[in-house]
Amino acid sequence: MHDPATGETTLISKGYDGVEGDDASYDRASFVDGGDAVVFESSASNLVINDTNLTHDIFYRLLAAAQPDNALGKSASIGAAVGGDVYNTTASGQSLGLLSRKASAVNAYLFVQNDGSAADAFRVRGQAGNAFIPLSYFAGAKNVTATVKSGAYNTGTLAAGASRMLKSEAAPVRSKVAKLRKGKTVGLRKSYATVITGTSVADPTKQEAVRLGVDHR
Ligand SMILES: [Ca+2]
Ligand SMILES: [Ca+2]
Repeated sequence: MHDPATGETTLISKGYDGVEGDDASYDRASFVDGGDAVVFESSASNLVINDTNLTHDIFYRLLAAAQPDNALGKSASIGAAVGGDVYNTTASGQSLGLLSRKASAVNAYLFVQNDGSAADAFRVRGQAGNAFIPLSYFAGAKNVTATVKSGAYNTGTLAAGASRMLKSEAAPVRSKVAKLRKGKTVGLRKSYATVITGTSVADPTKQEAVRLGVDHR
């Protein structure tokens, strides 16, 4: 299938494990379901499980399936982040905790990955902390806290598999979370947490959520 909008040509007759069909597929393929799927005929026996009838079959392949994938890490490496390839809107199994001592600023890195099958963009929404522990979001050097807080932040178009990284900085307010006791600075126990969602622009019913928690002491 050739997409003139992206210039990409993709193989439709792929098996359930992603490998090429082991026999011929024919040129009578048709778009169906408003272009969301293709039906085609193939003699391949590895496109679905248990295709043992030794003859050609008609196959239906869904083309576009949107899927945001949020992940959070303590470093700018997506491989070290939690929540990758985990999909839910409760942030279950997708939680990262940061510890700040004596008003030190701490960072988390949010990755919004396109785990869908077509190019897509994603809106990102997260809270901006409280009076004790304000949270800021950065796209590169640009402070995007206001648009993330309103839910309007847009990653821009990401190819399937590509991701956008945002840095989230928690900077506890020294005058509120630390006090002098016998000449020494002592941190006060405060905590804050927010759920950060990613929503597919192509299919806004597809959402993903991670949880960022910050503890101060
Ligand atoms: Ca995820
Ligand atoms: Ca992923």
